Amino acid sequence: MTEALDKYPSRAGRAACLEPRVDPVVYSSGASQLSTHLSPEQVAQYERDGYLVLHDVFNAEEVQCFKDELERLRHDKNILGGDEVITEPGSGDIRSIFRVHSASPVFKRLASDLRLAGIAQGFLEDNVYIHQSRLNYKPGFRGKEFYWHSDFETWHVEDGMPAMRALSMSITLTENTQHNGPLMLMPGSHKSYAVCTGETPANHFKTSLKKQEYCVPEDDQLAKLAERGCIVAATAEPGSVIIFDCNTIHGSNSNITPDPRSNVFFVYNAVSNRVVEPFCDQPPRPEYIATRQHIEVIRPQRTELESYRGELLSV
Ligand code: 6CS
Ligand code: FE
Repeated sequence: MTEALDKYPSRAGRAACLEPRVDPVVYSSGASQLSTHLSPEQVAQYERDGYLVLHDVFNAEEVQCFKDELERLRHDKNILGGDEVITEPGSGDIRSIFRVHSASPVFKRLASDLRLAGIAQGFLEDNVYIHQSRLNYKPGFRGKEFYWHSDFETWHVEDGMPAMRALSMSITLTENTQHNGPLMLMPGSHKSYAVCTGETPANHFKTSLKKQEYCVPEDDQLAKLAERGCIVAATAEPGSVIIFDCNTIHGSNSNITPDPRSNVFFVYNAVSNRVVEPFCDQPPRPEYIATRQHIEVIRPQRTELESYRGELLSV
């Protein structure tokens, strides 16, 4: 099998540096379906900044369904103890549950909700599938930070994602305030590729999902990117959607308030950008972190509260 072209080499003895992005941010042509979801100003803002916050996308009753499911999963004996469940460093508190688009009928349906998948198809101008999904609980008092990183650098090197034709959507399930560890982003950072030094450790995901210490941008790379575009905190009420490009540098602080900052994340990847072999000398990461075997093309559908309630009753 021919080696896939490595458009974004990183690690493997390379020096830390910033290189230009060679892929578009917004793939859509003028005729795309984006216009049914977003204004031209919002599309331009996403292209410029690498993220967009949409408020009041889901109503209080829908958010309540998602929160009920979040609680149910936290106590689901079929899931607890499995590899998909990541606990917080230093405590047994749940940090994340991966592959919820597969394990939960409610979140499976949410992933194909037209209000999300329709926008993903528009920005990526392709059919899409879920590369990765996760619930990040970020519990009160013990929810630890996610250090600054580019998701794409990891997904490219460790999962074999060829190009920057993917995006994340974080749906807020609780208040995301200035104080409880909101997602922080560096606007414009998506247009540079932060090459990381070092080698990919064996089984890196066993530690990186808990606390990512290796293969993260260095101080001077981060300082340069922050200086170019500042740092913003994506504060939002429950039911909002934070959309960010796969290469936008982001992170979040620890939560030392009593209030959890719980979000559900879906990573939409273009079907034409499906993962190949990793661009490092480690074996592919497991299916629950990076979809490889079970690629299911999403059919976006208009979904109402009753459908979510029905899924909740079915579990
Ligand atoms: O390695 C990954 O895929 C995960 N790591 C982080 C810190 N963000 C993206 C993703 O959840
Ligand atoms: Fe991330």
